[in-house]
Amino acid sequence: DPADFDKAAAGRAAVAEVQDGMLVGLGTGSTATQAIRALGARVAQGLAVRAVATSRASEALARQLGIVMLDFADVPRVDLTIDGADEIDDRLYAVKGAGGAMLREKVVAAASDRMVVIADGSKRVATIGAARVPVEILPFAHASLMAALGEGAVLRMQANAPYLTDNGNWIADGRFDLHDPVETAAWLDTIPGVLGHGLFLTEVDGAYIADAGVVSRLER
Ligand code: DER
Repeated sequence: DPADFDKAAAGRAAVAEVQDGMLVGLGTGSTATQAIRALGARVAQGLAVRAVATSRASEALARQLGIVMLDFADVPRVDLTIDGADEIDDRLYAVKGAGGAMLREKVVAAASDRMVVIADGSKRVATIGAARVPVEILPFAHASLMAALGEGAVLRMQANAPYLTDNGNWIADGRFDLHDPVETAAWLDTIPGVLGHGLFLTEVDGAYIADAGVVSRLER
């Protein structure tokens, strides 16, 4: 993937913020993977940190790289979380969830003193809205929720069965008019059976966006 170079550059830029003694939140996806690899390299050189992961996949990779992992269920606060995004705009509004981890990602981000997004240039948009918004739904309520989410919503499938999140739920990839993303997020949060969604409107404190090797830093 030609964007890998930029993903790695963005990952390194965010990992440069990590200091000895920190408790770090590890995101999910191909860009977050680059950050986990960069953190693993610094740990191999003696950086003393502990981490929590936003997915089983990220946890397994981090452990494999020698990063000391804690169970997030036992962790009240995280110092810095580093995670990717599907879209991010200059308001630091982000759409996340293409990797299916947005529920745990939002929970960890909300428990973090600081959360930074890392991305290659293709994720940077003028305003969020083109990408589908992943919505984590309770399988028990599948039919009624698909109706509530509107005709643009599509049940995410994997190997001819509904995609299963790490939480054992399903995902509806929604298509919503995001002229007022705050209103859309508030609406989604009121629907019983909607357990999470990919609109991150308050969680992102900063972003490192690498485009053709040049890393831009955005701050809220
Ligand atoms: O699923 C997620 O939330 C990921 O962070 C996603 O938004 C970005 O994944 P990528 O880095 O592989 O594009």
